[in-house]
Amino acid sequence: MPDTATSSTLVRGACPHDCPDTCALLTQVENGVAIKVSGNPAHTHTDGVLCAKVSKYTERTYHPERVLHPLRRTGPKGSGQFERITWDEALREIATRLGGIAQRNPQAILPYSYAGTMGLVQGEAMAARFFHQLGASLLDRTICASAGGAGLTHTLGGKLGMRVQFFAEAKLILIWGSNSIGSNLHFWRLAQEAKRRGAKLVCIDPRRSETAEKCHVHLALRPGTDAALALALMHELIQHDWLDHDYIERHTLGWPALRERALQWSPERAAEVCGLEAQQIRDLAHDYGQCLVRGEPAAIRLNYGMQRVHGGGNAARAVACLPALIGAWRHRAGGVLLSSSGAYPTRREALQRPDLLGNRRPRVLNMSTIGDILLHQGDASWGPKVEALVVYNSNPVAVAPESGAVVRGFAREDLFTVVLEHFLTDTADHADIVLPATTQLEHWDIHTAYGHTDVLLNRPAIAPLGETRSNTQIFRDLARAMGFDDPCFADSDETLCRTAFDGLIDFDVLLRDGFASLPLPDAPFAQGGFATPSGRCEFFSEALQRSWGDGLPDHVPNHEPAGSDARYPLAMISPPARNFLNSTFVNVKSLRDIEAEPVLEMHPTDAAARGLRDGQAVRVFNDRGSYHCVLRLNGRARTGVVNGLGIWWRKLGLNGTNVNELTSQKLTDLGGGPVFYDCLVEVSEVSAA
Ligand SMILES: Nc1nc2c(c(=O)[nH]1)N[C@H]1C(S)=C(S)[C@@H](COP(=O)(O)OP(=O)(O)OC[C@H]3O[C@@H](n4cnc5c(=O)[nH]c(N)nc54)[C@H](O)[C@@H]3O)O[C@H]1N2
Ligand SMILES: Nc1nc2c(c(=O)[nH]1)N[C@H]1C(S)=C(S)[C@@H](COP(=O)(O)OP(=O)(O)OC[C@H]3O[C@@H](n4cnc5c(=O)[nH]c(N)nc54)[C@H](O)[C@@H]3O)O[C@H]1N2
Ligand SMILES: [Mo]
Repeated sequence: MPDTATSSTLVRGACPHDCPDTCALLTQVENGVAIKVSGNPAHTHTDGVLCAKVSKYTERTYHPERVLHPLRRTGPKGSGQFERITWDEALREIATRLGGIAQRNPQAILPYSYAGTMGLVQGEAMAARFFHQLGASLLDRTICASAGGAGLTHTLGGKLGMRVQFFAEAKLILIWGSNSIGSNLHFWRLAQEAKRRGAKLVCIDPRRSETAEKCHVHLALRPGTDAALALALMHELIQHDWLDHDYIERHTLGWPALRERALQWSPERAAEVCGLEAQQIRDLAHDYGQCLVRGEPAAIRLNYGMQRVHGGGNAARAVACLPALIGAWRHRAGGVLLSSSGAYPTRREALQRPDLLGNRRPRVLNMSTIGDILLHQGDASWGPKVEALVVYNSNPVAVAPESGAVVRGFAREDLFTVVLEHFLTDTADHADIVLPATTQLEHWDIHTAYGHTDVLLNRPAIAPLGETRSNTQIFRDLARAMGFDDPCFADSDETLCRTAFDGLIDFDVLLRDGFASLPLPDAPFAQGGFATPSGRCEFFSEALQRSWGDGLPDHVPNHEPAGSDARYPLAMISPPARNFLNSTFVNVKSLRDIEAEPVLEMHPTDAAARGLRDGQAVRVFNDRGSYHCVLRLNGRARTGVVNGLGIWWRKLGLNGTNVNELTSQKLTDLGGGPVFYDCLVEVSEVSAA
């Protein structure tokens, strides 16, 4: 509604956060100030609704602690002591340091980034061009989704699956490793609609999450046992012949072998591994099988929570096999959805320009082991020691596993660290130079999603605050300071937005509406057509047989299985706290006030065995470290499993650590992912340290 006294506009944008929902935003701007951010009602998936976090977006953008000008370190690393410097000084100093290192060996320079913004432009466009031109080490961006992604790709052919809107028509929905109310709110609304139309909802999660308590059935299995459950479900489908033989025959590969494997997994055997009752498994198989018998659609919303364990890739693969067995893919409301990101025909190479590497082939370093990487002295086979690190869109000191090692690495006095940030995070505190970055309200970007299949355009709503610059502008400036003269370093943000889907999506529609849908079939695999090498749903994968030594999905036990170490009898998972987004928003007071303090949830029986009380400060520990938090006996934890909600800033915690003090740098079976939820601990009173 235009205001006559002031100038008031609504600017169309996109939520930049790492969340399946990627909402369309409307920012109300008055006299150049963003007053309020709301969901765009014209965008079907957003439907005018935002989560609590992003409703606070202006509080975050205008936060008094925003970094508004470049900073140079004056105290010890990690102290957070800085002096203000000019952009010229900052750029000159960075160009000199990086230039010097690059002359000896550019692979001693490492970029480190993840999904602080999911935008294709402020994410990996100009930054990727810069590091490609430099010939820096490449980063394998594994910290979230690579195990599940690999599992899905080896089974269905990519990060592909059901179209989210059709969940509303399903008759059975398995919400598997997902706290949808907390992390995928707009999907939850579709599940609610299905429930109103008579669907049964089943949640498979070790934690009695906000979502689990609202489903009809909750299977609180032990962390890292999902493949055993999936194989036992197959066992029951086979025993009762709840199988779509025609679909299996025509559209799958390796059924006789998978059948034989599944027949080894009786519900009793799986129940033992999963910590469930065999009858619970039989009942679930019955519900799933009955969908075939009645010709009703059965849908699975898989999320990344279940793949942060040693066997995460195999587990995602085992679950992804289920829909083909009952021919669920025949229905548009049947199948599985883990991620839809593979549906986008993004012009990634045009954005990121890997050709700028020429014939150089830099090494690839796995971001999930950043602690070990920074502590490596370098050798002939591994390559040079990392001498410079440039961090953007990420807070590794808080989010990467085994913080003890990560902090020791970041504390190296001989490491030159540049951090592009909005705030002085735990990571920025370790920087030599901090560069102030714009937020989503201040820059252009274009977005894909992993929980729906629309493209969204984000226009800047306000001018950059203080001396902040967008990531793209910073890398353009650094390119100039380094003397890179390829014309691609002059591309504007709007040009980059146009490049992302050039010739594929009408940019004028994006400019007009703020979003556009991909033209996709309703039911992706109704007639087969999987994107695998065989074109079938690959129960058996030739590629995995070669690389992993087993072409069939199997239960791969945790690196740290329950009961394997008497000193650490509790399995710990660390799923997100609802009002934080990874470590983002922890410094936004209104949201931190809701979460109140770092929490560990425990079952009353486990607490009684240790003489621990609700509300007490406890020490959670293992050989890797020790983390203080507040104990909650709130009915959400199962026996033998504790839930350490993530991801607090270390410096805002009780003893200067967070839950990643305890997690390990071991990796998943497939995809080289981290194993945050495969972690044994013990808990005691704080005073018992
Ligand atoms: N509010 C909020 N939303 C978020 C995030 C956030 O931090 N906060 N994170 C975002 C990100 S980065 C991502 S990747 C996505 C997905 O983010 P995820 O981290 O997958 O988020 P959740 O949906 O909470 O799923 C985790 C669920 O898996 C359960 N879980 C843990 N271990 C196991 C297991 O072994 N098996 C099974 N079956 N379940 C297990 C946890 O108890 C939890 O309820 O969500 C995004 N959305
Ligand atoms: N124990 C445990 N650890 C986990 C997880 C868990 O479940 N348990 N989850 C893991 C998962 S799924 C993920 S995805 C990772 C997430 O790890 P990260 O991607 O590092 O996520 P955040 O902690 O949200 O940090 C993002 C940072 O980017 C900054 N940022 C945002 N936008 C911009 C921008 O435009 N420019 C610049 N320069 N900076 C920007 C934000 O201020 C923020 O500090 O954490 C992982 N760590
Ligand atoms: Mo993630």
